Amino acid sequence: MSDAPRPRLSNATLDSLSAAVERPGYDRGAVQAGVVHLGVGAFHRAHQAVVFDTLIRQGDPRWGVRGASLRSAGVRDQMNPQDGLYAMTVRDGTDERVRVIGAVKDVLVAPEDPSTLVHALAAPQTHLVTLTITEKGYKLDPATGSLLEDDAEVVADLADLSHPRTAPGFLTAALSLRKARGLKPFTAISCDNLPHNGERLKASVLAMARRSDPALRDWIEAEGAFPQTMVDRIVPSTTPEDIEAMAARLRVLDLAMVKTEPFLQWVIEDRFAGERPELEAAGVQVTTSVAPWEEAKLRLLNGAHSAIAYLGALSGRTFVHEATADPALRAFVERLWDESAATLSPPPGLDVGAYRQALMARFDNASLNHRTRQIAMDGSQKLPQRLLAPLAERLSKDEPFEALALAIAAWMRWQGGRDDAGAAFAVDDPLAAITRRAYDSVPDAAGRVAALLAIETIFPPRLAAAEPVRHALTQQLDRLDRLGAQGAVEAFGQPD
Ligand code: NAI
Ligand code: CS2
Repeated sequence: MSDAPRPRLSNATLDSLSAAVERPGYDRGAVQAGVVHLGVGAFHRAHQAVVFDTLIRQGDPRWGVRGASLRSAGVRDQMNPQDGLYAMTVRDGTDERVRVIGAVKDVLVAPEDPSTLVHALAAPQTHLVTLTITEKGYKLDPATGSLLEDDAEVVADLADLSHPRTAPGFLTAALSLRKARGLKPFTAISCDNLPHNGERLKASVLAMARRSDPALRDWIEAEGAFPQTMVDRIVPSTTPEDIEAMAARLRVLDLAMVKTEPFLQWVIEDRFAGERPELEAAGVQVTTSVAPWEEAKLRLLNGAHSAIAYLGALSGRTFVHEATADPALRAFVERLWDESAATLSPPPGLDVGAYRQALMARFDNASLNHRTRQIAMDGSQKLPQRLLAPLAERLSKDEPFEALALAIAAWMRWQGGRDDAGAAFAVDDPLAAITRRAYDSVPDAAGRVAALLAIETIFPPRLAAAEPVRHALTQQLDRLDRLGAQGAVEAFGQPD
């Protein structure tokens, strides 16, 4: 076999792809960069970039994307040699469709050259700034949503915005430049699974701006726009096997490909600072009230995902579809949904019963191979909106919350870094050192529950102090310790 580098997907090789692969079909040279996106991970490539690609295909070339990474050069090195092109494979059972997305023009690496990113954000043609930087990328306290003012990068940005490091730092520096140039602010759209994502992003930018220039803060408050959003599409991380399978299909190598499901939903609050695309034409819901959509998605889809991730991974399930194939775990997810669904005020047009059925079918999609450990990541940032919020609501109404307690107790057991078969793993979470210390500080379930509940950045003090919460968590953690996750799920609802 020859060692010559394999040809890559690019503008030059696009025409060589088989006719079965859908291509952009527009003049990429005419595409402008109306969008700057921070965090060009798998999700952006399978969600927002697809919407912008659709809008360009429909004839509006203003909505090309300049991407940026706030951390490493990895995605830039995958995408720039491919002229920003990548394939998205949409898998549903045995059905697979491949579409090459052309909306991304290039990717910048902010730490190498922060000023180029600030200038891209401040460019007159930039109207939208979208973000998928993970929950932890916002540098917020997960329990309260306030800016982590003692985080080293936040401290640096608060002191000096000439070389920003954080997302709110970049947005603030660029908004300052726009104000000085007499431009309108861009619309900043958080597409992460944070609760009240728009409000939280706005508050962090205002906190940065207030420190550097109170007049800038007031201008952003008056003229800026940070719409709330609900984003939904399951996008598992790409594996080397996915890349090889795609190379066989395309006959060129694509290091930036993504895999996903057919479902895509994007609900955006109708709040824009300047020009915006006709998002509705690409299937986006633009509405006055996003909160009910967001709550339903975070508590039902993501809450169940986290429960499946911890219970599934502890009991040795690699993928979500393997976990939902187990009748006991599947029945448990329904009980969890019974508890969480009762805390919702569903938006008009959402049939919660049908939504639950559709979610289970999406989890069952065996062609996605969505790893339980991917979802288990960063639990400290996810627990509050997914599981603790519905728990708090049920507690305040004196309603039972055993299923929520088992899901949270499974997260607690995960903090010990050992699955039910005794295999050790590293907990991937910005607070892993703190949760591990709490977990290791005492050997029994009651002590561990108390030590973990004392972490105020995850658990609101009122919730942590409630005796019924402690009691239920201790009972479920004790069962997990004695019976393992599978046993605890099978014993769910039965007396000890
Ligand atoms: P990914 O791992 O492919 O990409 C993560 C991106 O976030 C990368 O660009 C990375 O550089 C950036 N990032 C990570 N930590 C950061 C930090 N501390 N500061 C700044 N940037 C940071 O993950 P993926 O799949 O793109 O997901 C990203 C986020 O998108 C999720 O955390 C979630 O909030 C949201 N999302 C993901 C969905 C999915 O199914 N993958 C679906 C719905 C929302
Ligand atoms: C998942 C989400 O990784 C996780 O925490 O629960 O990324 C999930 O896949 C998406 O929210 C689906 O829209």
